[in-house]
Amino acid sequence: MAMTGVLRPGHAQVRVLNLEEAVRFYRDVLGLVETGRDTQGRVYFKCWDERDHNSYIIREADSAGIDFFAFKVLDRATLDRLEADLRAYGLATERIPAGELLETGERVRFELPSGHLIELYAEKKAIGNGIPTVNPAPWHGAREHGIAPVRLDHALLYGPDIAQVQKIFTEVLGFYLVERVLTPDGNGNAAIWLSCSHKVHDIAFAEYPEKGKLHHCSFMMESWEQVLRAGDIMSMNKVAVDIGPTRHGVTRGCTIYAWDPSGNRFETFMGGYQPYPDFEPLTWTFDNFGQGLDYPQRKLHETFLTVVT
Ligand code: M3P
Ligand code: FE
Repeated sequence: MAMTGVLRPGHAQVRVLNLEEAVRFYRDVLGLVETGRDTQGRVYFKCWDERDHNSYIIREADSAGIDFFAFKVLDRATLDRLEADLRAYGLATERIPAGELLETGERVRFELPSGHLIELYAEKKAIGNGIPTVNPAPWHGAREHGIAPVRLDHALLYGPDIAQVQKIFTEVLGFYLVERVLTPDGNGNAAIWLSCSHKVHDIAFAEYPEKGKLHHCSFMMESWEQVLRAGDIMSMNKVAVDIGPTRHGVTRGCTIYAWDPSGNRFETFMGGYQPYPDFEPLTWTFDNFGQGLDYPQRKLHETFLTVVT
């Protein structure tokens, strides 16, 4: 099999200020499918075309932001091997027992130098996407409810020491660098886009003094038309929109950035090209950061650099 190791983004757990307001937003405006609630009061969602039980979990807290971001790995042997590799590299790891998150197997958790908690897991209950696996229709009713992205695509996280973060993802977890924005002096990276797959990014980081910050979780739309429809639905529901609809120069992705009712930014995203691990990374100089963010407007929106949760 060509794709082994870390397969894909699996779940994000995000803090919200008012749980029921957030449930209404994520279920009825973003159009995620609610799949469960646990004894801690957390609410679980998945995108309509995802087959595993959950990909986005919210919990009520006094501050918005991200608790952890997780990747699904091929199997249990891969999980054991990656945990050993992380430890050999010098990182502490922790095992979270199976079932601590609904329908999710044992997780290996570690903290990045950027202050983010990353998890790996091999098992999550497959509940399907509502379409049979024999003679499937291309979509069903859930695709029409709200914005209705097809899957959790990636996250952009802000924190210190992304040079070390890049080493961990590329030297231990098998990711490769797809794009980067240089610092103003050109000697380091201000932001990096990393892939474990054929996608333009599965996770990205930007250098930031404060640890553990969330810039956005991103949800994959099927077409540019669906991104525009997402913009219509945002406006119909008076959602606070940050940037877009537009196209990033970085990744060539078509995008809207907007905020949930607690101030967590999210992205509805589609497109990009299809890199393989032999891809020569693309580099943007800092003076072209604006094109990287918003290619048509060539504008480095102030909020991109300063508003995080
Ligand atoms: C993305 C994304 C830049 C931002 C690019 C963002 C260069 O590619 O997916 O959010 O500022
Ligand atoms: Fe993004």
